[in-house]
Amino acid sequence: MKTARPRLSPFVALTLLTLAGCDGEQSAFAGLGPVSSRITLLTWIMFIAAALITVFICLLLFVAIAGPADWRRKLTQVKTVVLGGIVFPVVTLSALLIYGFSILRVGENLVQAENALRISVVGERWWWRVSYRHDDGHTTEAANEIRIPTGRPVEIELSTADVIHSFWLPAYAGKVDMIPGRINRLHFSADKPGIVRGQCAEYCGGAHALMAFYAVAMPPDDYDAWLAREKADAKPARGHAGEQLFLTSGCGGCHTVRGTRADGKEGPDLTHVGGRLSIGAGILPNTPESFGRWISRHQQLKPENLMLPYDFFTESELQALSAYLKSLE
Ligand code: HEC
Ligand SMILES: [Cu+2]
Repeated sequence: MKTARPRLSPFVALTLLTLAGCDGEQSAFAGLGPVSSRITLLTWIMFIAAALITVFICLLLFVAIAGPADWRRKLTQVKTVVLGGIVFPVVTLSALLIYGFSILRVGENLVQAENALRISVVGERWWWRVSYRHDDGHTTEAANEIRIPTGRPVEIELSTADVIHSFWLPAYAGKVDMIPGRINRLHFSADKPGIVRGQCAEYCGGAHALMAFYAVAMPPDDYDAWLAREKADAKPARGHAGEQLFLTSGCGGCHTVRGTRADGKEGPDLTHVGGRLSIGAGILPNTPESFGRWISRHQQLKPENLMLPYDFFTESELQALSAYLKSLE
């Protein structure tokens, strides 16, 4: 006897695949902080309410077409139309609007606290310039990664150096646009340590999809230790061949490595680039091989990005440069 093989219909398979995308490091359903948990709750409330209302409307439609005559008559009464067509939508939508406003306030209430951490992020084509503000007013510049302590409110000051970008870190908060000539503020906090991914969410040109970043939430003590390391200059490389190449190939015209004479501002700060999780704004893992690939083929990896092409290095020069950059931890 033949047993029926369980088959996954294409529809079910597609649904499962789509849902799988809701889990994990870049998910608006992850709810890893108070702001995103409230947004997730609002999403469910709206989804379930909309589903119920849709079913109800379909039933009414059915009754209107094929129901008993006296039901149909009731449906056409002025009272029904006023209650169902005007009062009900006005009440429901107003309630949702007020609830939505209360959610917007969750983040703002968070940072009323004095101890909020302040970070500024500038959107660039196609990467993120990040600066951490210290208590003494000094700042430390970094790029393409955000580190935050758990349990502490964070205020991110968002601006842009060129076109409109949008800063979106779905595990913690909703997206906020980065608009020329304006500073927008985003507030959230992280409940527990972890690594999540963020993405530019407003089309900003060809490589927009390749403008991502990682956010790392760390226990407060680890965060303080990390920030102290980040603030420090790069370790002296003592004549490392890679450092020489870096300094003589013009890299320092666009990149800063604090503690060396490289002080360019055009591109990401590389003082501690070796310690980041990714390079190229979230597109390559941080390994020596990736540095080699980025330097020699970045125009293929991220077409039209603003770094000059460097396709003339020999294999050993690339290795030296990569080893040097990876050592900048
Ligand atoms: C004309 C300016 C310019 C020069 C010169 C330049 N870069 Fe860049 N570099 C950039 C820009 C802009 C980016 C960001 C590109 C992006 O992600 O869109 C970048 C990105 C990088 C990154 C990735 C940084 C990160 O945070 O992930 C590395 C590594 C890098 N450059 C290394 C070098 C090296 C090595 C040299 C010299 C051989 C060099 N760059 C020369 C502008 C420059
Ligand atoms: Cu973008």
